[in-house]
Amino acid sequence: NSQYEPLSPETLAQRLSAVPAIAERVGSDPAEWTVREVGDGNLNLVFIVEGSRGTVIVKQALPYVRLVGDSWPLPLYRAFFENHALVRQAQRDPGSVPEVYYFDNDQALIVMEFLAPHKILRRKLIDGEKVEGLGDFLGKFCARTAFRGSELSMKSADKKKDVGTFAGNVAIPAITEALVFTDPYFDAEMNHHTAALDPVVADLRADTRLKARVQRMLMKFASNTETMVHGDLHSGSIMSTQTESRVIDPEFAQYGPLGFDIGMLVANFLMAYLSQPAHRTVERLGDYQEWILTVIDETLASFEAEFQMLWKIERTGMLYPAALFEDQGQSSEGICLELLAEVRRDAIVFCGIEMHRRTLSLAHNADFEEIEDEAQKARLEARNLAMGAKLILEADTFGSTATLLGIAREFNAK
Ligand code: SR1
Ligand code: MG
Repeated sequence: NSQYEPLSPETLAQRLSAVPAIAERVGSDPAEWTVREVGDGNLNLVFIVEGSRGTVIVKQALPYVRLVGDSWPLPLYRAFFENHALVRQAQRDPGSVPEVYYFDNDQALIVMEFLAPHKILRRKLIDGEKVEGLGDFLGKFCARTAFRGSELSMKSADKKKDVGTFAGNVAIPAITEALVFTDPYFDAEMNHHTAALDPVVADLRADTRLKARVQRMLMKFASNTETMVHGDLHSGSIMSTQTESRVIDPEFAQYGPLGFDIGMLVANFLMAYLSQPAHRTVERLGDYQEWILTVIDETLASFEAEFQMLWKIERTGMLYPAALFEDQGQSSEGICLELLAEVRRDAIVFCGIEMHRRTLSLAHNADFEEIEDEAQKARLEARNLAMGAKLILEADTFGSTATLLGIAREFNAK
């Protein structure tokens, strides 16, 4: 049966009961399965299938953008890339992503591990819940996938072949190229923003230096195939319990710049931080906001420490061969630090851009969207926009995380 058809809770059991990978995990009698559609993301159908033996997640791509409807068609092939990305992430950072049990290319469908009692991290951040080891996990995930997906580690021929495979994914990067890098900076059709932000938005859109800086980063995003990036690493792409986390949803994976994922991630923590005054009582606000800043600190520290460790023991690719630098008497550690400083600069600019697009472009985030008081929402979003602009324009000055966190505190107090 190769004819694609979107599933429904009613048709899923009948259509998938013959798939051994599901029957093994859920139970062989589909009449006993309970199926719920729980997708609340922007693109796909997501089902929880529960049976006597266990539970799995079934994720199926729709031929259009769910958030917008069938006026915006989107190729089903994104499931192919998501499956490939999950396989590579599992190799590059074992245990960091859900296990894939089954993939059906024709049905654009992936059956994977059901994570319980995990919750979407964005929800936890809005609800004021802490997660142990979060920064350490995320920093390592970013460092391992960045390093091991690049020619610092991979054989050049393998990496180039993989870049070729992912180059087939055109429609999904095009979403990021438009929604993240371009639309926020002009009056694009699908944009929306809080009305009281009009003057701030006008200033931002009049800033040629800022827009040129963003376009330079778009060039890097579109043209630098340094490593395989997750491509959409925000707090909605992470699921956590109180002590454990996993990264999900890599359908935006592509080969891109080393600093892209870590920059997007930090942006989402900064937005969680800046939106907190709307979600916490005064008694808990300071403590929880400082915890979020600690997570940013730990994420960046663990990213850089892990990257340096891999540089020392896993530099098996064509880049920066040890022999080359030993001959010249140069310190290889110093060279790694120089590369990391460049990655951090890029990450800070990507971070500022992500902060902008989540308040100006099509896809906003719940951190701000759930704020009912319009005046408070506008005030907090204005801080977010101003901080984003500073990061884009002054990325060179954020070589130390303490400086970055200090600036976040300053904007939070404005
Ligand atoms: C039309 S898709 C909008 C957004 O949803 C995804 O999660 C990505 O962040 C994308 O930019
Ligand atoms: Mg997603």
